[in-house]
Amino acid sequence: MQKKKPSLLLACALLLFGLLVSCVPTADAIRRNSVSYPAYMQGIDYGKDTVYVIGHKPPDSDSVCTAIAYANLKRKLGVNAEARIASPVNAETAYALKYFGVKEPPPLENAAGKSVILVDHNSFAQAASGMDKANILEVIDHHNLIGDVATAAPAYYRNLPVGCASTIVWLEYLEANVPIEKDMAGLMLSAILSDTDNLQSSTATDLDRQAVSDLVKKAGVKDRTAYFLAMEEDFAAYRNMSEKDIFYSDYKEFKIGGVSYGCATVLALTPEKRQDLEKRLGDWVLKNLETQNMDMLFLKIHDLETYKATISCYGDGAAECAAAAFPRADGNKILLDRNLSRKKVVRLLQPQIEKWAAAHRQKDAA
Ligand SMILES: [Mn+2]
Repeated sequence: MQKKKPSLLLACALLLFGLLVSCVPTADAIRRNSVSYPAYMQGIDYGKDTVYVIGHKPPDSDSVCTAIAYANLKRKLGVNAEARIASPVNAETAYALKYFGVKEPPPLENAAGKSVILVDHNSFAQAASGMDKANILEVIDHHNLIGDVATAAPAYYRNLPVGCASTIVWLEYLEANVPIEKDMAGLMLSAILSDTDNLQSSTATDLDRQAVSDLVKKAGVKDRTAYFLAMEEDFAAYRNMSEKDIFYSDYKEFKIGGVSYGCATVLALTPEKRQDLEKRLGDWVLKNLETQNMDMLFLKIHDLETYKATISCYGDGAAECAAAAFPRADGNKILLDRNLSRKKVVRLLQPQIEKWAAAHRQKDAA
């Protein structure tokens, strides 16, 4: 009798292991178990006019590539959708588009009165002009909910806490059972690698990793890291760009407690190049702070070699708020041993800025 126990234990362990493995979502499992994604669309009147799929301004690779891939999925499902951009694409996106042979979408000059689907953002501050007067049908996003986007009719609003909006669109291709062609796979892959720094970022989730492992095959990318670095090398060269252009190349604006602030993120390939950019861009910001119409400006620069970062703070109270939000401050600079996403940086800064604003309102009133 006693001899049987280990084998019974082994059988139980194997059963448990099998159950656990079957719980890990795979592309097949998603297809098998999913509610049919196109079913959600029945509740939306897409109309006969073109539906414009568009990301934030200025656009990053996620905003552009996700808009293209999602417009493509929508067309396959019978919606007259087209991708648009809010302003010209950056060098990284241009590299991805060229590599996979996809044309840059035309700009959407004014969204007022148009039917649109927003990807990669959910606030008017980051949207193309006229968006507050647009007919917003859907939002596909992976950011915190800022909440000023209003719609006239019930909308398909899908926000997942994943590393990239393309991961959601990848999921929807699977749910809708629409095959992912090479070029669309390449664009979604580029978007995820860009948003998650080749899956290094703390924002990358298992779903992003699964999307990447599926998309590299479909895109025919043999060496993922080599592709990522080639894409970033073009981007981080910042060719023919002024300090102002570089500062605003990946920049977002926020507002809390009456304080408007902007956060720029800049990428360098090596720590030396990071320090060089800190000096160049820092000098530019100091000289031009007054004319940028923001109460506070934050500049985060990280390098891909060490994955360290610094956040430089400009404007009244900026360094004070940042010092309260992060453990290591040095003058107007925050030192990060490991780069954080802008999302995390803003999440940590926001309550400190709110506190600072409340204290200053009290002072002004006194
Ligand atoms: Mn994104």
